[in-house]
Amino acid sequence: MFTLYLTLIILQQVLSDSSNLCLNDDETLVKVEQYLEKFTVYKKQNDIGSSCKSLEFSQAIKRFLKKELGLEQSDTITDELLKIMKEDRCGNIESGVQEQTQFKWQNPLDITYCFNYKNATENDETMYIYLETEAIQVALNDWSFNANIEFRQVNPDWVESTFWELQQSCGLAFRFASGDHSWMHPGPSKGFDGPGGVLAHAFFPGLGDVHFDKDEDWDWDETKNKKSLYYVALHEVGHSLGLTHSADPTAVMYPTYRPSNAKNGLPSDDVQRIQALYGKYIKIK
Ligand SMILES: [Ca+2]
Ligand SMILES: [Zn+2]
Ligand SMILES: [Zn+2]
Repeated sequence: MFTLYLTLIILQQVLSDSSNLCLNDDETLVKVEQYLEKFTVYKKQNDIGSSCKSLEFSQAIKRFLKKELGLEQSDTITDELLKIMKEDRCGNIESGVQEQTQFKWQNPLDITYCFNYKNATENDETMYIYLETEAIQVALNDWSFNANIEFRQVNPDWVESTFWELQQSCGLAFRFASGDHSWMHPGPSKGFDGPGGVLAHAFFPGLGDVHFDKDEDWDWDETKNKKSLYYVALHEVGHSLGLTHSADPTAVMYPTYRPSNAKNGLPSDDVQRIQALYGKYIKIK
């Protein structure tokens, strides 16, 4: 807790009034602004003189720290924020919207999913088949054991189908993509960023697709220098089911990559939120 109140010495706030945020470290200001632009609804504003950012910037930081990261509210840049900015994370941005009925599957006892092995190159195809079928299916089960939902695997014709035909035949399409892959998106999209940084992103119900960054070194679960496909799938499927990010740092739906959050199954924050959408597990065999 103590460190929450520390600001880095280099970031000493040199000037602060009620409107603008000014630091004596331009480079950090630029980095934070780029991060906010990438992961929140914040749009770059005109700078106020040198080393100062607008009121919108400090308001965006305030909202981001509290609502998205669950940190102490502050309208300045804290070392906690700088630390979290270095963590790998999900590419979905702070939406500002809560779960609503339209962000939910209308047929939750028959949500379909499919894998696209064709994304894998010949050499690593076997690895992807293993990873996808094992890790992703366990992640799907973790959600379906905790709420009144069921998944069913389908096998669409990936080669012949158009984007929208695929959407008709498969709810959650799991795919690997490298860099720009806008052809997998119905509208404008941000591509992936090579190793590290953004690991994956997902669409809300209606589309439901999950894209993993193919440039990461994946393994079933967290190992040295490898990313846990299971954990990332668990997080992304949360979005596919209608959940936004959680500010609870122990939740699977926390925006940054924290595989230890799922070491004892789905944490209570996520269970409560998924049950609020779909109800408790009441399937009858
Ligand atoms: Ca990446
Ligand atoms: Zn996410
Ligand atoms: Zn994508």
